[in-house]
Amino acid sequence: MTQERTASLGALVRQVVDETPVFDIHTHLYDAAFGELLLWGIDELLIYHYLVAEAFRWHDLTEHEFFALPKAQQAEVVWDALFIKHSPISEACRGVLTCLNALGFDVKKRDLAALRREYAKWQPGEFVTRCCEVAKVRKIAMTNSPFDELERPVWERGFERDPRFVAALRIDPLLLDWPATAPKLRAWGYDVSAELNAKTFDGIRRFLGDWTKRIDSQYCMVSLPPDFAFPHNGATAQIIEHAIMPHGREHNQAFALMIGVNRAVNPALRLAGDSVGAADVGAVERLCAAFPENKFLCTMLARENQHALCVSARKFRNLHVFGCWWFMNIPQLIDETTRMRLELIGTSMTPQHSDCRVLDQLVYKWSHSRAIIGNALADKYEDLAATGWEPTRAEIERDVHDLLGGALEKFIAP
Ligand code: HDL
Ligand code: ZN
Repeated sequence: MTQERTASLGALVRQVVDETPVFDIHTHLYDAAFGELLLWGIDELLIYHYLVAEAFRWHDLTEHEFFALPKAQQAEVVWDALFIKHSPISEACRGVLTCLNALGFDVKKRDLAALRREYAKWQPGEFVTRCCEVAKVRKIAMTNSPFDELERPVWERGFERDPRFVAALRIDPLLLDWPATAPKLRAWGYDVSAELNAKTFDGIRRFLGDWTKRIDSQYCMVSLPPDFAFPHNGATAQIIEHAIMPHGREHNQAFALMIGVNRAVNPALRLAGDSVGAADVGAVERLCAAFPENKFLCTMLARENQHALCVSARKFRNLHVFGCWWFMNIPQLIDETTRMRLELIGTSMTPQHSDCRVLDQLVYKWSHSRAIIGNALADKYEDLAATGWEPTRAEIERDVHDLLGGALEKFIAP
């Protein structure tokens, strides 16, 4: 292939990746109908827990003193520590500036007050549209928990849905703390007990079925610690086997496993206090093998798990690997992991999700990842072209649509 043909192929691939609308398959964003639960704006960007954790490495407030401050002052502490006193080089810091710049706000002046005045001109609803347009995001999967005291009442009273926001049923308390969760289900009218027997499993399935219908859940999700084991006689594995699996087959709900989080290693940091541990990919393989009629989505938090997880996806067609989750979501690891996945399983995976907690973050999480995914894909298509198989624009557009949420939509479809 001639030099200029190669250059133009690379440019075409990067353009298609840059322009293809995304289905963002896991976020902590909310339909504007959830009011205060939808976080947006400069102060929320600055107190994102990734930045809070980083800022503690520079300032000398105690955790108690910091969290006692009003949000605006917390934001000022972070701004001073990570942007003014030190260059905002980390991925989370650079992300704030990418958002501001792409949304048309002036970062050169380093003027937080001026940024706040700019944001004050926006309303939540129109800002959702602005961020989705700039980030080119067509659909957003929320994280929806019936155990969230602020979220549950909104679902129970009902509201007009924004079609851009789809729901995903999040069930961590049910799987990770059954003794404390059983009384909640009982209070909500489900005939369950602390004892893991057939009656309890049936009650859990009714609960899952009711909420799946109520929110029109796209899939069911849990985050699990590094020591997650399957099979196992503990509550987590038993409820998965006897309730989640039959529920998934009955309601066409893929089961999304996010594995490797050590919760609250530093509890004083609150949401910022979680860490990472290497997990057992074998547990995922044994689940996929034991339940071939069920669909599994999986992302893992430890870098050292990524290769084995990708190999597992080659063994099990009912396993869809996705994302560079949390501590994996940095350019170096997104590049390494995406290239490895493309080379092991082609486009039958979803390289990224944003995990956004603040609406504006859609802009940076997707522009940063698109650049990396675009470069990796451009190299792979150039390798392809070197064999004489020259990809067409239509084929590239089809493949990129698949990678940016299309393959997942096909995977979870009935
Ligand atoms: O459990 C999860 O879904 C994680 O994404 C946590 O919410 C974590 O706090 C986070 O925001 N990671 O990006
Ligand atoms: Zn998340």
